[in-house]
Amino acid sequence: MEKKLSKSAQKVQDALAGLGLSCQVEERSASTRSAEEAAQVVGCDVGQIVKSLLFRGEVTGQPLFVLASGRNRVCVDKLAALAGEPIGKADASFVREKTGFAIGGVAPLGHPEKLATIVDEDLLQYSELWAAAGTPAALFRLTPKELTVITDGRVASVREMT
Ligand code: 5CA
Repeated sequence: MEKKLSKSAQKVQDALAGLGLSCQVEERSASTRSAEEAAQVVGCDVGQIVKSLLFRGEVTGQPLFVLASGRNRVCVDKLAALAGEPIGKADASFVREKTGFAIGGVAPLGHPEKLATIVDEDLLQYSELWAAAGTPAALFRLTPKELTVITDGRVASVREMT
């Protein structure tokens, strides 16, 4: 029998089902808090891990949700150009308020309200991705197409060039 999901993970599972997706949330015994840990736990490339990152418009205070490849650091200047205002990182309480999840388990869906979303173009090269599902040990597998559809995200280059 399947083990019962924790409340936050079940919220993500319900949101997936509500959108008609058959993705299954998996709760692991090991930590998937960081992209590196998540990649080890599921046995995929770190680039296939979807990092769900919240930023904030420095003028409007509006949230900007960015789904980035686990391999990349996000360039806030690129986000500013896309958003039309300076963009800064959100703090932990803003993340909780706008996504409904705590850092380390922020899922790409299941938020209290719709978030303006940008999807890192580097995620589109993979046939499958893994995203956090509400807790620092919960994940689900999905395709890049599913990710852009469920988030209504705008695909763009967000990678910091190092
Ligand atoms: N479960 C994993 C893999 S899917 C996960 O959630 N990774 S993540 O990258 O999407 O979320 C962790 C991210 O939260 C970190 O990359 C970091 O950018 C961000 N973060 C960590 N601490 C803080 C903080 N205090 N304030 C704002 N953001 C933070």
